Amino acid sequence: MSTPGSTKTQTTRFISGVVEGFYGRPWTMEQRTELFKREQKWGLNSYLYAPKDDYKHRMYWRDLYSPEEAEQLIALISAAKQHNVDFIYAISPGLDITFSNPKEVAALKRKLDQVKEFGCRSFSLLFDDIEREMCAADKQAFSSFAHAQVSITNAVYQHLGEPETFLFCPTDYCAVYCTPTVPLSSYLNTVGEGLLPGIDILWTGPKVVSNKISVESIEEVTSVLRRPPVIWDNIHANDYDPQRLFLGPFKDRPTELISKLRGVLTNPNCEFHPNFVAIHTLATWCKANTEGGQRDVEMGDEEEDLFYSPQKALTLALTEWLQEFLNTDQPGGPCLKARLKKELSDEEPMQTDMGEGSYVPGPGDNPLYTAEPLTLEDLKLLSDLFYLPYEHGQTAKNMLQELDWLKNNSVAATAGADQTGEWCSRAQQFDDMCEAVVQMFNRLSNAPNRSILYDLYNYICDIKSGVGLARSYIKNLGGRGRPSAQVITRDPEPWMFRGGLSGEFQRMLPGHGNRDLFRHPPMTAVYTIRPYCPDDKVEVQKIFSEMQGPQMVQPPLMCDSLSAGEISPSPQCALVLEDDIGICGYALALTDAKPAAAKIQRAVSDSVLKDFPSLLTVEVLPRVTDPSPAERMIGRLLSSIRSSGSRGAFCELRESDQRMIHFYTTLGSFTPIKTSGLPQDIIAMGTSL
Ligand code: GDL
Repeated sequence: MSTPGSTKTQTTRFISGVVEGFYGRPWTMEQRTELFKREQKWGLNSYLYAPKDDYKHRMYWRDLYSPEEAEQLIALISAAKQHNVDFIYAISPGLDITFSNPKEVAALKRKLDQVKEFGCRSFSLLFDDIEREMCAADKQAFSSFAHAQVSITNAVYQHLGEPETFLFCPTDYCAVYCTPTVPLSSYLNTVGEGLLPGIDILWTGPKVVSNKISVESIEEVTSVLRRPPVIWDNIHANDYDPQRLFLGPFKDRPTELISKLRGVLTNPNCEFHPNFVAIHTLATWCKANTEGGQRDVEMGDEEEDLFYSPQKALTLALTEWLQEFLNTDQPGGPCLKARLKKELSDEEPMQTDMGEGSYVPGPGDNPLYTAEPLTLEDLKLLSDLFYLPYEHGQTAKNMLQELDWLKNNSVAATAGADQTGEWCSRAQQFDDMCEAVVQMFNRLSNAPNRSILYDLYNYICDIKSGVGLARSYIKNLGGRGRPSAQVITRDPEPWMFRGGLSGEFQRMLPGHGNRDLFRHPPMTAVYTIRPYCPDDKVEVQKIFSEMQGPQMVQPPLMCDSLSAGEISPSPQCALVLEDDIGICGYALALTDAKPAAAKIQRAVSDSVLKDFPSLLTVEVLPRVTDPSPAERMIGRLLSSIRSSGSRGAFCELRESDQRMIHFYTTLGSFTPIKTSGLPQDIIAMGTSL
């Protein structure tokens, strides 16, 4: 019998494969059997059965399987065996088990005994995603939650005869869940010390969904757990967001980890078919052998892994996946192959495939609808659009970057002038990229394998719509939009305001949901807005000159004298913005703009000053990536100006200052003022109060 402290034999094989551990609809028995075939073909050896929403795995964990269910599980376990895959049966009793009640321990043993009778030899107890607070009875019996889990796990492990494979999932299964740190976590130390050495421990890495898993982080947790962990990898899991799917390669886990881990199991997308890439690339990664393997000599980048290239692994996976798409899964259905254009039509003559009595169009009739076959390029694009949780694929990055540039460099919002040549050519390239997405969608929708298509369908429809909206928006900016493509109409169709109620919530929160995550560093700064005081003058001047650059830009703006401290702002009309470093922005106003105009001898027409008597200026340093503090300063300033009795306020901007033009434009209330007497390259924007 093993005792805490002794180590597991070194001869055990590296556990590799899949954990069906996500929330939502579990896979079918057929899909699981298909999975075992693939695992065998690709050299993976394990499958952890842990579907969160299967009744008898978690919520009704005590209930034994019915004869019908038993028959299915027996068949599944034997299919795994046939394909040399270790079937690990997991149970999650943590929602409501009373650890100290012997009846509960007996119920758990009884359930696992039943599964053992089905032919299963490998087991797992999972305590993830449960309440950490123990019930009164358990508090009396155990000194901590960790002690309760250790006690029941060791008991069950021994009851089952110390199986070769027995996995335990802790409640603190990643570094962010450990308090105060991994090495100092009393929970993890108790688990590491107390669990018998033959029991392996699951770990998701630094986070639940870990961006990277470093060797150092694994060495750290290994020493606390007193054994190397088995990674439960959520990199491809998508159960937390119904709009996301992950078709990028297994990535950012150095192959040096292989010798430092007990195994890796990927918990992938809920949809079965799209996991081809996740599982195939994991298999490629597992084959990278840092000891005796071939270095990937083509890879020069020092940052890159010498034994595994995610890009190459992805191409390998997509090439094989393409074949699956082209195989029909519709026995007896219409022969779609015969309708595919080009290559395929040469191989299989139309007559044989269409069968007797099929419709053949006459000379003047409509030709039959035919589809281009799907290409590897299409699948690469698809994977780029649905890449990884912390990274878009290259094409997606390009599209976002181009859209951003086109938005920020459009002249239409300010001057009503034509777009520049560069803008038009970049708009055309953007349009071509959007068209490629539509074409990919069309070819995918015609792919003979309908099961794969149906798993992807909602996602590709969603991206096609999203891309379509961006495309119409750019067309409108370029003055080429059709009325039907108008992005903003008075009575928009529901697909113009996507995302339902959840979308509304996201749009109301700072960061507008997902996309900004990829464009800005996370916004953790705390900002304070306070009234300006004379002591702030030097700091404000500093910000002003920093934003101007080394030389004073000519001709000056009316507000320059305000920012430079040459004219004092009106009472209640000056604010500064502070973060933890210091003053990082300001907003100043003159309720009467005339002194500022006189200072630089700017002739402002009386009609403009009648509608917009006040002048304002706002500036923030580039480290303030969040636009909301500046928005709030403007809001406060405008309300002070309004209470002074003014009817309107304006600002002057340089045409080259796209950042500020964009800022005022997106505020919504400011619009360009048509006024003569402004030097070239300076525009005015105003708002009525
Ligand atoms: C989790 C859950 C898992 C879920 C995943 C992604 C573990 C150990 N548990 O925390 O069931 O699929 O997040 O949402 O990862």
